[in-house]
Amino acid sequence: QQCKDANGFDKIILRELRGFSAEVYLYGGQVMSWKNELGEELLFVSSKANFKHPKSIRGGIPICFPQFSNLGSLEHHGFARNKFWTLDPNPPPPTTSTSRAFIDLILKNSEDDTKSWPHRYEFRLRIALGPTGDLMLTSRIRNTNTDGKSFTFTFAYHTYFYVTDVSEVRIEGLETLDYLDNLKNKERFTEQGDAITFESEVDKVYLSTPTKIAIIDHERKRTFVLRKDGLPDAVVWNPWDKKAKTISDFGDDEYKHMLCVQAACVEKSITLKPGEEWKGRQEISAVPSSYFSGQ
Ligand code: TA6
Repeated sequence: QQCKDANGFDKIILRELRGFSAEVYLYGGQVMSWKNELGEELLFVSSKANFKHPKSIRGGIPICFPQFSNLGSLEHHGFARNKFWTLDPNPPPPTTSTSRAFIDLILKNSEDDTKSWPHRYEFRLRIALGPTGDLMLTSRIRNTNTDGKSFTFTFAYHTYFYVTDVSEVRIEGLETLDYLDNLKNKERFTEQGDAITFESEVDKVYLSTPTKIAIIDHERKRTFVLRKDGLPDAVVWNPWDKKAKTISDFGDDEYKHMLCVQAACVEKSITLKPGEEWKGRQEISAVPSSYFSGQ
């Protein structure tokens, strides 16, 4: 179902039989809503989010491409989140029967980005809702350069999970790993101790992580399970109170209700020769904590 939001942005609503749903904007190719069968929102979107081209929208799942953060000369997190994507009217059929509710969005090089990133590419983003409400994002990026040139990029699914109270949230699957700390000049450290909990600002890139990460919201008795493929790293971000006040499109107290955990490829960039394709996938599910039998 395709319709317009209150700001005139085109969005597509995906629904699966048991009542899970997702809303995807053509602007940014961004998932903006993911609801369970009770109609509860599982993603965070700021009440101060800007819905104005060319600004990015604070919340949901922005796509960071072709640059994560400020790792290169492009704008922060690259340009894909600030572009209007198109809906493929005839997408290739899914390879499994588990993803009947799906769409493919396409982004291709345009005149205005050739100055800063002089490459031809085709980015196909498949967004699918599985039979138990799992939200699956699969990116296929192809180098379509005709001048023989390779290109290099970094990438993230900048997922804003909605949590009841971040100080009661625990992440499992990242303990003992090495990470780059964005709050300490991207220096490399090793995570100590047990599961990861939150009591201050965090901005870390965990390196070469397991493919499964659990985000446990104790208050809500809900566990988000993030599975990933082709994306070795995982970024964890919460601005906490002081930084929150410096972000104009973010409410002062909203940090309590969000946690970004992102399947990403940050430390080692990806290089594609002409004709080559890269695939990176993130799948998230939300289950009652009592059903989650752990790591
Ligand atoms: O993913 C973490 C991060 O790179 C942080 O450093 C923080 O700035 C955040 O993303 C938000 O970036 P944005 O450009 O959306 O304000």
